[in-house]
Amino acid sequence: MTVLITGFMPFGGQSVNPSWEAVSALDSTIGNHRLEKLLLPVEYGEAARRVLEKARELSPQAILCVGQAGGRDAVTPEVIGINLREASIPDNAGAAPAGTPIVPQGPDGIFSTLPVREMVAAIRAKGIPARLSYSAGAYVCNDLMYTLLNRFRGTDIRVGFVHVPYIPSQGTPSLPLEQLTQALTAAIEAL
Ligand code: PCA
Repeated sequence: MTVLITGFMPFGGQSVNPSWEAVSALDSTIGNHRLEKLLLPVEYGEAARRVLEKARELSPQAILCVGQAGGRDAVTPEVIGINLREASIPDNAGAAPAGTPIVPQGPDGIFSTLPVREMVAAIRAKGIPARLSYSAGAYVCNDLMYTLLNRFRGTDIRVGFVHVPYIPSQGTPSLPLEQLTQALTAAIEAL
């Protein structure tokens, strides 16, 4: 199957984003899956718009988005996206929404349609720390996850999000880039 996998540009004063570092290092074929990689801006609305545009072109069977979660010490598949924009810092286009919905009248929350528990088990089986996360926050990552889940609700296109920790050059806690890439490989094998 074709898997569209995305990572983000740096934000918040960082010079790298481990999500894109790890995604760009992935093999373009994993098991039976052909990967298509896409780098996204850290901008409310725009990140999702670019994924939807790419999805129209590729018709992927699954979309796996990856983002940085500084402060986490494990790779964390997200269980749910919520219908909320609440920026702790402005995004890379200067937007700082405060308590607005992503989709007016949309459901409050939408569960990931990727096999998150199997993904955690597959990552742990490689000796890499992983656990479920029950909040993707209310910044651009959640915006992307929720928008895609809402758009593909009721279709065969499966959507999910994985947050990764810092890599060592960014501070602690961190995991080596190689482990992030191995973790994403394991997650894709579990799809
Ligand atoms: N992490 C941010 C947005 C981009 C990224 O890599 C987040 O968790 O919302």
